[in-house]
Amino acid sequence: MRPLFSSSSVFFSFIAHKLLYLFQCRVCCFEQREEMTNQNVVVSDEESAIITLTLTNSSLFSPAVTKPVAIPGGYVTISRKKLLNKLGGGGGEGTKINAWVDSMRASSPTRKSAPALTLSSETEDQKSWILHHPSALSMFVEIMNASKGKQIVMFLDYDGTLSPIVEDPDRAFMSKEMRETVRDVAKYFPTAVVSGRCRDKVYSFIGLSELYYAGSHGMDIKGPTTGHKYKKGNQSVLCQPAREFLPMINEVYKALLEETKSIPGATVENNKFCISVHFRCVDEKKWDALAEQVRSVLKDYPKLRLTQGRKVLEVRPTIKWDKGKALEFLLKSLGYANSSNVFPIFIGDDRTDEDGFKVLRKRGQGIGILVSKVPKETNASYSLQEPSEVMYFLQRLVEWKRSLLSRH
Ligand SMILES: *[C@@H]1O[C@H](CO)[C@@H](O)[C@H](O)[C@H]1NC(C)=O
Ligand SMILES: *[C@@H]1O[C@H](CO)[C@@H](O)[C@H](O)[C@H]1NC(C)=O
Ligand SMILES: *[C@@H]1O[C@H](CO)[C@@H](O)[C@H](O)[C@H]1NC(C)=O
Ligand SMILES: *[C@@H]1O[C@H](CO)[C@@H](O)[C@H](O)[C@H]1NC(C)=O
Ligand SMILES: CC(=O)N[C@H]1CO[C@H](CO)[C@@H](O)[C@@H]1O
Ligand SMILES: [Mg+2]
Repeated sequence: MRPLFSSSSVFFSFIAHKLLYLFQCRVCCFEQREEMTNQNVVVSDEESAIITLTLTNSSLFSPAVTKPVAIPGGYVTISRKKLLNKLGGGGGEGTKINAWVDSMRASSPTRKSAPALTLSSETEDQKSWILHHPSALSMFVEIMNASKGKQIVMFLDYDGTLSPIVEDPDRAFMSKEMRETVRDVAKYFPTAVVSGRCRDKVYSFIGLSELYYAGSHGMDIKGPTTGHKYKKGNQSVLCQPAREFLPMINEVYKALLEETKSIPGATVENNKFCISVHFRCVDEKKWDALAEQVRSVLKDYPKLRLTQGRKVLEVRPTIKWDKGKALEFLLKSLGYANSSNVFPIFIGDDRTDEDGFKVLRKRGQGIGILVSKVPKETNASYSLQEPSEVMYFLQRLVEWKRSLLSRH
């Protein structure tokens, strides 16, 4: 079959480029290490059928290439789940918040304090993780084969997936090339961006009216305003399950702004149905104090809970709604509630994306792809290392679809 061969040569030229980049960048790029998070390596026995293939052709992706110059902090043993439980219970006590701050600290090591982990154990972790979460690029042909005869529906996270993670969340712009790529994807497949951010903010970054937008972790969903292919009548707001929380969220937003203004670098972002308190630009010595301030505001609001992201604490309504629910809602809106003819692809990089991955696992449909350079516990089946690989994957998807259409 033609596609296998031609696509793999494209793939390998991409890898060659990638390798150069890695060698040049690994040494100087501190930011990469900063994003390491404290995950344990998960070892599952699924997908063993495809592992042999991966091994054969993805040795280029293996740890020999990406082995770190300094060690990225190792893997902290505090489980996130425990941590979240602690944080979730209406604020918890100060000591519990401190545990979270400790874990955040441990996950963002500086060069001098980095512990000396042996290289081989790092390598083993990566190898084993890549085995269980192979690159969606190296498995492209197999993934497309699995989608045969089904409607692909694309779900994309924004920060860290379509755009790089940056210091200032207001400047998390996506590249022009990425925008063109997403536009192309939306020509062929229903496409939704599912983000923790406020829907309007995400829209202002992307600016494509042909997409579905699910902001505030899916609590605020709107359909495309142009492009008639997939829409069914009313394209205004589709779903806002937490509407009643709006006044409370605004109140807490103001309180957090007031409370945290004494801490340099702390930013509070109003995402409409949730609030983000960013630690990214705050001196590490002040993290405890900031977390304590957030806790003290939240203790008066038992209907709101705290969750943790990459250097961010998020305040959300306690309703049972997340990116996974948004995914189900959107599939239903598209007419695929109980259909076996749909192949959803969910790509994301953070904890909140796990809800999406989990729904796909439960449905036994489609695939989840985690964007990460380092092993992380995840329910995604595949991995991509960074936004540029996401773009490359999406471009191949578009090429694949075009070549399929041109044959008919
Ligand atoms: C393609 O998918 C079919 C089932 O959908 C499977 O039987 C077959 O082995 C797959 N082929 C490859 C090359 O993965
Ligand atoms: C679209 O939906 C909104 C809110 O659900 C409703 O107010 C409006 O009347 C609907 N418009 C049409 C044309 O159905
Ligand atoms: C989907 O299945 C559920 C339960 O199996 C059922 O309650 C629901 O009505 C079905 N929805 C559609 C649109 O067929
Ligand atoms: C993956 O799913 C299982 C089962 O739902 C869950 O226990 C586990 O915490 C999930 N892992 C992550 C990283 O969310
Ligand atoms: C299993 C598999 O796809 N093997 C391929 C790996 O890459 C080499 C070089 O491109 C191919 O010759 C193999 O067929
Ligand atoms: Mg993200």
